[in-house]
Amino acid sequence: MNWRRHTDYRVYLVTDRELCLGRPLEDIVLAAVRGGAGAVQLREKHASSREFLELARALVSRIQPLGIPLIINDRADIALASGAAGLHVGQSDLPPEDARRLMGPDAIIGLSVETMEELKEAEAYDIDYVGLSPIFATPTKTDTHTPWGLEGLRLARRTSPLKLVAIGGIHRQNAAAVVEAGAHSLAVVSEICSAENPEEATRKLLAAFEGSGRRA
Ligand code: TZP
Ligand code: MG
Repeated sequence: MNWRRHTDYRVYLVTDRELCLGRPLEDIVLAAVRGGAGAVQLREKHASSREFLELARALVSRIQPLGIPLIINDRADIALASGAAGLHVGQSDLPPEDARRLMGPDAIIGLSVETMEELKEAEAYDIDYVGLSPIFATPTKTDTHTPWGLEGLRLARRTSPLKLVAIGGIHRQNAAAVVEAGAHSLAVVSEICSAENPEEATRKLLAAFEGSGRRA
């Protein structure tokens, strides 16, 4: 599977077990995949390395055979040991060049960018997408920079050749506006993880791409 070429980023689930309302993470991930999520990022801020690896392995075995890549947040060691398709790094994590060197030429590498300078710098790297973080302020992650807003997203789309993954405060109500403003991808945590029906929530997000003048 050539993940770098074939991944559908339109709806990109980023996980948070604490927001799954007591339900097993695996159930939420599989529901999202049934609903049309094309990429999943495992983001674990409190797990031990061993627990993180076990979770990653379990998800790799469930979703990658279905053609959906698992992308590990921050930890190249967990990504490599689990056989995950990719790694997502932030500005204070492993530099993208090192992430690429460790993960190899075929892995998906994503990078979070919070400013126009970081977005410009990202053009120099061999990465698959940038995560514009955050689009809107969100209770899910509060240690964030000034939100890009729809205006910032429009500017990013006009000036950058990179694939733009929008993250932060995206819900079914604003999803179409985020796509119209130029996002290639809607990345969400709570809209899917905390949804009463995660499969339906995913479908609703995917619908934001229908009828949009933009194509992801
Ligand atoms: N990075 C920037 S905002 C964010 C992350 C991981 C959290 C997004 O969560 P939600 O619930 O989709 O607003
Ligand atoms: Mg990070």
